[in-house]
Amino acid sequence: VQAVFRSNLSHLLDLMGSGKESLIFMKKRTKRLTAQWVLAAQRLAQKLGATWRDQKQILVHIGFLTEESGDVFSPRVLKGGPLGEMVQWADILAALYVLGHGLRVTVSLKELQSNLGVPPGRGSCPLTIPLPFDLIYTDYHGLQQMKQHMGLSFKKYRCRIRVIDTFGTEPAYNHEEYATLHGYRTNWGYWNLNPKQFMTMFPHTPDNSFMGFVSEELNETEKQLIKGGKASNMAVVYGKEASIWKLQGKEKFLGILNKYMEIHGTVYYESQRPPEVPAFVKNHGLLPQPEFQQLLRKAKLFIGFGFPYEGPAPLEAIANGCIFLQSRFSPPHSSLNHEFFRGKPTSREVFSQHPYAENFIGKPHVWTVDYNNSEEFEAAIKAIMTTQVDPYLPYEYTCEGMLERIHAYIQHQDFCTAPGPAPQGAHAPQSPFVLAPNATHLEWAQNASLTPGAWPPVNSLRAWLAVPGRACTDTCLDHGLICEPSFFPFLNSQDAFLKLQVPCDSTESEMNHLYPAFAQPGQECYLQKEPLLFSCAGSNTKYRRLCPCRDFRKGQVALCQGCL
Ligand code: U2F
Repeated sequence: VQAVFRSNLSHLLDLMGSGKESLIFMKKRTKRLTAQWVLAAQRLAQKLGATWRDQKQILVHIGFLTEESGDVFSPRVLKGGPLGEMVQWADILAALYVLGHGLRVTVSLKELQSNLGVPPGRGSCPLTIPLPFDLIYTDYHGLQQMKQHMGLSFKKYRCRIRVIDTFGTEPAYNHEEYATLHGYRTNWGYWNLNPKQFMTMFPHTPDNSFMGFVSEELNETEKQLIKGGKASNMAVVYGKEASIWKLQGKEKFLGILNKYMEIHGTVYYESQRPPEVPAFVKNHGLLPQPEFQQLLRKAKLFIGFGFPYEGPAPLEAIANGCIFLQSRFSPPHSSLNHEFFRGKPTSREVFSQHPYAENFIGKPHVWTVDYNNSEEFEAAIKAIMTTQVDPYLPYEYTCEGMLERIHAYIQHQDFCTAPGPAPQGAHAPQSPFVLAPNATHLEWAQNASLTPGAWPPVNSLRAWLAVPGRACTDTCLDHGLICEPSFFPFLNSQDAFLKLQVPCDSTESEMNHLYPAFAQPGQECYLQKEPLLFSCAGSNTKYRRLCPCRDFRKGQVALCQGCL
């Protein structure tokens, strides 16, 4: 069946259920964004023209909202607790619905069981029952519940599952045996899924798929209005919980900021003002989302204190014409040195509060400075007050961008069909260590024809040999490209090393998330034995990694030029 774009979201609001504060928050958001979704669908429909889109039957099981997992978020919605996850789930539901797919939504174990056809109260069902869904979107909590209650069906159908996973899961943590043997075991990893089945909030981990969320987009008139109405001396502090004001050394930089600007906050408080918030701060208390946006429209500066990490609010601030000022982390924060990331299945190093804002948006919208350096901080404040910026929202965070991306995933990502053997390309002399685009284009194009329907299409592959100690994630970025793990099989052969003119004295095949790689002393080439361990992340000074990179669309890093 062909999927048809939907323009009326009232049935979705019914599907979302009611009662919990979290669901109320999500439904309000969906209602408010309806016009934007509908307009975006019209634009995407025009862009896709006559492209056939399969209608899928989709189950969305939001595990963290179930009582069975403790539902710690719902009671905190009105108290300054995290809202980022709810923003994202609301937008995922809206996108799937607007794209025209068949949708079921569950937020309890009972509903999950009845939708899966598992008799409630019987615990797990030992037999495989046919799954009435092509796709299941869930989170780590939901995954655990499905494993417990689906019996053998879980194994059979796990390739249909997509796991919404804010901070991402790196391959080394995902592979059970490898994680256990090499110290990558955490509370969350070891599911042996294809790493692309994990979907993140920001495009920070190319081993996973980037799901994202949306921020409201302004039209030209609104943009002009906002630009005219800015108070150049008004700052809003990022964070709704009083705990962020406990940051050490904040007196110094807050004192400086207070010399130049009027400081506003949206910190939740019960009956009296939170003691952590200084008296010179004008605290509005936690605001409903639309009022928070209004505040951002007037402000010149949105300032982060270092926490929360990687949330939606800085994108909203920038979209409403604010400049986002944040602290650089040196040394970077990660699961090795910071409580918040500890136990998360990633070793990614976070160099600032919001790496996406820093790396994908940057100046003039985003300023990343050392808050311990008073001069640098003060100079930034002064410069920001006189810098004019337009409201800006990257395409991938618009409704159209999110629809486009999810559409592409749904139509092209297939983790159920086993991939064919990696093609063996012809030998051809190449410039040392680089598959230059011109010289190799033909070759990869031939390969592409050997794997019809491969996605992303293989002709977007550009291979690079990393310098010692550099991860593929960074190596690709160094060349203006993005690491594409699904291309690893094309590089995992002696032949690929040959083409790159890497002089292998010997070749070995082992399980190691850094392979394929070349170890210089000894001139040894290593191939990857376990496809689940292909990983863009990870480095070791011993190795020069062989990296599969690809191009990407401007403002839509998840998709290559030929990906739609
Ligand atoms: C992030 O979660 P947070 O909820 O702390 O993320 P924020 O960036 O603060 O934004 C969440 C939403 O809260 C809204 C705002 C954002 O869309 O419009 N809001 C509001 O409604 N009223 C206000 O007064 C202020 C903001 C992240 F998303 C999570 O994944 C992480 O777990 C968490 C911790 O790092 O940070």
